[in-house]
Amino acid sequence: MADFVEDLRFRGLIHQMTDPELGARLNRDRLTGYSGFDPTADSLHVGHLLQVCTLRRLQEAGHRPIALAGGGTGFVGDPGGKSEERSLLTEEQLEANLAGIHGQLSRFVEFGRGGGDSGAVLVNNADWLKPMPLFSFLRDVGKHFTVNQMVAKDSVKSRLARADQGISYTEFSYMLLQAYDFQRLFDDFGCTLQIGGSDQWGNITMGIELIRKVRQGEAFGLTTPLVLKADGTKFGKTESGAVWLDARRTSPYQLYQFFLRCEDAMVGTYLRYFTFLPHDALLTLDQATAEHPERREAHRVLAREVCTLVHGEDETTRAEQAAAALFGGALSGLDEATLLDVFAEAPSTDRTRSELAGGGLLLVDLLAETGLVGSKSQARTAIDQGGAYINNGRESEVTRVLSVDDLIAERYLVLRRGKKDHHLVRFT
Ligand code: 545
Repeated sequence: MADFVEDLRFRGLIHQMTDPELGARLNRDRLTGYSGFDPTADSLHVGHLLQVCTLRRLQEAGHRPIALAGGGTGFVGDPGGKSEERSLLTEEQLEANLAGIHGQLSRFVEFGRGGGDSGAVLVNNADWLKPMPLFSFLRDVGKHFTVNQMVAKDSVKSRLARADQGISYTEFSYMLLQAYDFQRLFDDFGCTLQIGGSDQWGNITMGIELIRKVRQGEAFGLTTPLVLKADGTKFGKTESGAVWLDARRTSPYQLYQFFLRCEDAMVGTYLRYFTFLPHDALLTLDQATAEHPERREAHRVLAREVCTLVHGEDETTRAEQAAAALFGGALSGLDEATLLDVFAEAPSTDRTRSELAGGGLLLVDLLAETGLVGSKSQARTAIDQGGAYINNGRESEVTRVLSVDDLIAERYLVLRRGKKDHHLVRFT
């Protein structure tokens, strides 16, 4: 446990701490610390991964992590970071989202299972926020804060500054709910630490203050930096939207590729944030990136580690195999969804299946018609010179006829010209 804070520092995980004393406490005592996740969607995305990993680090260092699902707070909506009032989620949406997030959180930390003192706990703040009487809230929570200090918080200030937007009384109350959560976890679990992204600082400090006022207790807060790209913009968005941790929204292959393709300038940072590799391994990978960026060794390790953390070893191996398909690896084992993922960016053509019957479709014709080569005679030359491939297998026969036996997943053919010009042909 002794070097835990040093590890957090080395990894660049500490944005702010409420008290410098926290460092010593983390290295010396066994603490219980929590982080909250509002069910605003039915899945976490890579933007939330840092918090989940930090909870896991706490656990690995011998502390007890609590993952809080915000079934109650999600009902209200955190104004933090939002320039406009949120629309309220319906009870059904919330339930569905909660189920998704609950399942995901439970995969990143080890619950009970004889995990002894550091066995993780999963709680839902709907359990205490929903039944709370209004008068208890006003007398036991609201009374301890002034509106003056509440309007000074960034989350509120930014909205007050915009006369056209404003902030509802509902969202204004959000910080008090989060403050009360911290007090509840302090009471019920002896929880004295809350972690969150830097946007959570205001909410976290409210909880610490409440614990001090009503329990004369001491509690701490630690925020992590926002995860950014090299140009300072938000991390985790692609042209096709957020990168989710749910395999149904972002396939393991897509997650793998997202990290495999991250910027050279950031790979070291992400390795520190999202993997549990020891420091010497991280430094070695930094050096590999500096000396041989073209080998992308650090990127491959990052992609493998994150994909394994999120989806497990088997899916990661499959993602690696799929990635290898782009560089000539076997295609036969890929299922339809993965095949489509892998060649999502390759040009494609639709043809009819009947063309494959009776020896009607010549490879030279298809190569020319897909535009992989400029003409049939160029197609012949490509085949002669060993530069034409069917499903990554080199074809040397100029008279080659295509048949249903060539299809992958019963519908697809991947033609390739040279090293990396692919074309996906779909037979329907
Ligand atoms: C609620 C009750 C508590 C403590 C915390 C909360 C939630 C907190 C919040 N957090 C964010 C969040 O995003 C949605 C996730 C699920 C789809 O809004 N008020 O819930 C993010 N959080 C992780 C990081 C964050 C934060 O889950 O803290 O900074 C993102 O990096 O925005 O008692």
